[in-house]
Amino acid sequence: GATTGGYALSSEDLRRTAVATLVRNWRGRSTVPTPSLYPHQWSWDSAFNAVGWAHVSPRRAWTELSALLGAQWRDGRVPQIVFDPAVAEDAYFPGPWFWRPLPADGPPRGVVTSGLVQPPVHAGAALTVARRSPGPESAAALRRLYPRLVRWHDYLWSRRRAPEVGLVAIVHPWESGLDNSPTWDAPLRAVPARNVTEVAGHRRDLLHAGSAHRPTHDDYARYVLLVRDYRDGGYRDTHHSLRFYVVDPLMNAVLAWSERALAAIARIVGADPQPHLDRAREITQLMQEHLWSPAAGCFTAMDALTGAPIRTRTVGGLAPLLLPDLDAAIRETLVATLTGPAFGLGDGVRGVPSYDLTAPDLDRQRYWRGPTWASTNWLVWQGLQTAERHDLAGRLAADMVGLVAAAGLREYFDPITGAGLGGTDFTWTAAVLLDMLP
Ligand code: 9YW
Repeated sequence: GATTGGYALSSEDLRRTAVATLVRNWRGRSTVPTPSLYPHQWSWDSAFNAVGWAHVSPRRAWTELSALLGAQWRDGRVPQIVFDPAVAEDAYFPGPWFWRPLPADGPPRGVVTSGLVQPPVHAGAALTVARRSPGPESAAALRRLYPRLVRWHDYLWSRRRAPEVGLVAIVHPWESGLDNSPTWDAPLRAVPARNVTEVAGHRRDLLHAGSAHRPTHDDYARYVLLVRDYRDGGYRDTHHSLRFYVVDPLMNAVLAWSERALAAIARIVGADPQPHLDRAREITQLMQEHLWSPAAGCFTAMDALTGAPIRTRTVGGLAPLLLPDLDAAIRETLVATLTGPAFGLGDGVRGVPSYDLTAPDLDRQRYWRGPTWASTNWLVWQGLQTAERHDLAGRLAADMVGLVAAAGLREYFDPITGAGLGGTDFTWTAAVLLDMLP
């Protein structure tokens, strides 16, 4: 096979390792992100995992997506975590006990889930799986999944839109997928860090990853308080009672991207694509109106409780590259930001870091405060293809392959040294790699 940019492992070796990891982490209906740290099913992980499975076993790709959407709440939300009843309650914190009671319009009987959501990458992933493995099995799966995906997007659009802005808001940093991104620092200042010692005592993540590479105890105390509030309010989306309510570019860009995917799926299953295209266009326009920051050179978030813009440059602010109807000048600026000093694509930086390399509070090893992640790199890679920057897309794919060849299938990577960090044998890293390998 082809060699991978001077590293010892060939593409064939890498493919074999990635497949073995998917197989090892498969639990019969879905794939755990990594057995030690995250022994349940995670929402957006499953979407990326499905793209990887499309290269190995399309049946498993569809099973994984169906299992996730099988846990969809009656109100339409697709939960962040679906708990495996065979795993001990305290194997992960916050485990099933923490999320109860679940409301009457919650998950199907007997299913326990988190009450939060994650970025809606599922429709985009479903279309990608169908494209990687076309045929009657995929067409049948799309027919089954389409109505659930529609209800998922309708939940976000009807229950989660911030007044005035009209874009989807998140009620918790975990909903962003980028848990401890510096973007949440300002809005989190309004949330007290209570019971820090008690929360620290519950954490399980530090048994498996270094504390310098994970969110702080104060972060966790705030995460827990926010979930408690939301849970005790019956998981109702009345923003007046929320202490955290933020409009984030990744969430909205991914929704618009997935609406376009739903339009394509609608054509395949004989439904009307137009409402999806209209919504996608509306999201793009609202994002350009409210979240575009010429000074930052990318999209930025907004505190929807105060209306204050949050001017951090993160990988999430580059996600709108996924949108084909983006204003041409904005797209060019995004590419310039991606290849400039803040993210350094093509300039010796490894992959697209999660956070601005020029920011004074950059922390290259701490989770979403600097490291390169496979999932968000896959989204930017898709975006570069949409922007028809195949040169840069190829560069980014080579970076991802090089990172894994040198450091293994880690959860995230130091964008400067390429050191592997966090969990090992990580499923979405393997999945994304299978899709990006030449
Ligand atoms: C947690 C599973 C999840 C990802 C998130 C990532 C991390 C930690 O791991 O969350 O305890 O939920 O931030 O994006 O889905 O891989």
